[in-house]
Amino acid sequence: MIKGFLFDLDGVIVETAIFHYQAWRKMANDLGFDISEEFNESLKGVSRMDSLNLILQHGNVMLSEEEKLILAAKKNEHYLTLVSQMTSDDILPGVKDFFEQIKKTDIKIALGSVSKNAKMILEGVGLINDFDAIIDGTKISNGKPDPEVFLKGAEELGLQANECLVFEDAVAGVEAGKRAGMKVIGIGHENVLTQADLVLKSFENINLSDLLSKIL
Ligand code: G16
Ligand code: MG
Repeated sequence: MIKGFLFDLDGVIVETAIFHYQAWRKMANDLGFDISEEFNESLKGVSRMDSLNLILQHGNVMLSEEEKLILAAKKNEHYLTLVSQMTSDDILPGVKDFFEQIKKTDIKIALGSVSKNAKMILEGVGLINDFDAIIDGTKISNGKPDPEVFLKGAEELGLQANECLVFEDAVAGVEAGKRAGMKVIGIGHENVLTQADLVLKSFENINLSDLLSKIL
């Protein structure tokens, strides 16, 4: 029986991927190369330093660890100026209504994000009090596709892995949920999120009891 929902943040609750892309792209451009939107797909759900390493590899740029830390901090500063303007209007369509349906049940809600900025973003869009547990990049040592973020989420909710359902938009995140031994609902495209148990285009017009009957 499903007793807890674990939500990814970026691409599931709010669309911050575009801001990550803008900030990483500016950094790449300053280094003399470009990154495409398609390449950006491979960065979704991947931690800040892992993303930076993938981008530098993509542009054939070799840097010292110290230089990398400086670039990552600069990218984050730029990213924060972009996300600091977010409000409740930036919550993805259908999410608020879906949360209201969950609140009428005993199902608990946790966040499972590798972002170190997750709490700030949830506060900004006014959702922070809706979560029973928040696991973010400050609480984990391994980014997705490692299952740590979701296993910690289950633990903080006091639940077993098989009592949790994960909502994820990234290939790495779906893999993390499956490796945690959980059912995973992909938010996005079926041909991309092939490992998910079920894929929804978004939360728009999603009925909670219908969804649970499909996933059991
Ligand atoms: C998110 C994004 C990733 C980002 C990562 C780290 O993960 O999808 O693109 O690199 O967080 O974010 P930050 O630099 O803010 O710590 P998730 O798990 O919320 O999808
Ligand atoms: Mg995501």
